Amino acid sequence: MEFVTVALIVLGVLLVAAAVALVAPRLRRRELPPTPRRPVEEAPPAAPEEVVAPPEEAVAPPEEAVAPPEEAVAPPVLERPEPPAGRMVRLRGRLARSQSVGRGLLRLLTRERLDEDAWEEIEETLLSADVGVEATTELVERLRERTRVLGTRDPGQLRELLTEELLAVLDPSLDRSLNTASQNGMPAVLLVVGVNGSGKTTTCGKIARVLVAEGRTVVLGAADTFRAAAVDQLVTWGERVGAEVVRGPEGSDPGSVAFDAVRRGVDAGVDTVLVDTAGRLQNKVGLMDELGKVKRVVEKHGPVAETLLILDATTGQNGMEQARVFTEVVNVTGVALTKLDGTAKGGIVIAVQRKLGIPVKLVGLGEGPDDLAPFDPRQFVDALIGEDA
Ligand SMILES: Nc1nc2c(ncn2[C@@H]2O[C@H](COP(=O)(O)OP(=O)(O)OP(=O)(O)O)[C@@H](O)[C@H]2O)c(=O)[nH]1
Ligand SMILES: [Mg+2]
Repeated sequence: MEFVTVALIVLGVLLVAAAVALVAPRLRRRELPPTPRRPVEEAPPAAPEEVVAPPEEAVAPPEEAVAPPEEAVAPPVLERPEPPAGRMVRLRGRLARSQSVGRGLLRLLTRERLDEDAWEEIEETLLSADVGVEATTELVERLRERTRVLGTRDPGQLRELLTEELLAVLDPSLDRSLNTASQNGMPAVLLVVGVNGSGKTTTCGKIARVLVAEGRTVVLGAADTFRAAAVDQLVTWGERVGAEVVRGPEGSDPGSVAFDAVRRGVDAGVDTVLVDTAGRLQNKVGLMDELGKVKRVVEKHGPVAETLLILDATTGQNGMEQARVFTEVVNVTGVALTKLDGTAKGGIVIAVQRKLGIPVKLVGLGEGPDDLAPFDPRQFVDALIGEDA
């Protein structure tokens, strides 16, 4: 009995010892984790150091993020505009209303009986197209004379006759080239003038677009400083076509902006500087004086290569009066006739040239960036009366 008791005690002690042996390592393992955890806990301090760095880098991206918008504007620069040559043919459909005049004339001329009524209608048609009294009288006389001499009622021959006479009155011998090439390291300076809304800024942009596409370098001068929107409009064109725009603060002196633009053009060695001016009413003497001043200031750098008067074709005879006033202030060397799309008053081309002796060099045939064409009298007449039937 005593033996059994001793045996049980020994067994109990062994069991307890065995249990302690089993549990102790587990307990030790439970105590251990804090140690290995340390590096883990120490890691975060390291991590924040790394986290601190990214914010520094994270500051950089916004700097880079500022650049992309400038670069993001660049792609449109790569647009390839339609070549200007032959644009008039491509855009002939835009002359729909002028075409009705040309075809109307041909219809009258090929009437079975070319009587006084017909001649009167021919005269009225020409006058309503703003050809002007002088040119209309001359044209009707020539047509009367030639139809009599020719003595024909053949539509083909009459078409030929009308084409020749319209062409003659448009004076194909005039030099219509636009002087945009630099000379002796001096950029060609183009002064763009005209009344409000005639299309100056748009035409500046369209010309710049053609020049840049031809591999020339262009600076645009935002000398219309009266309205911030005017400057923004030119800046938009500049970004679109890839031309630098020189601007001044709103309300700054237009002359000084024009001067700075040309100086920038000289320093940068560009080919052409286009100076966009404010729309001016011809009866505002002060404003016209200012335009004269802009020209004189620009001329301190050298002669202005071209002074382009922008005329809105839809203004008809009123446009003639505008043109006359501008020619008195600045030496207008060429006319860009805008908005010839959508008007039957294309006869203003003839009137401007005859009265002022200034060639129409460009015509605007829409609001799109490529809707500007070098004026080609032959293509114009062909578009007006059609090449056949
Ligand atoms: N249909 C048509 N619209 C044109 C043409 N040229 C210009 N325009 C439009 O005429 C409006 C006036 O053009 P702008 O270039 O702003 O005229 P602006 O002479 O600079 O005007 P101001 O700066 O106010 O003096 C714009 O809506 C042009 O899109 C053209 O040939 N055809
Ligand atoms: Mg403008």
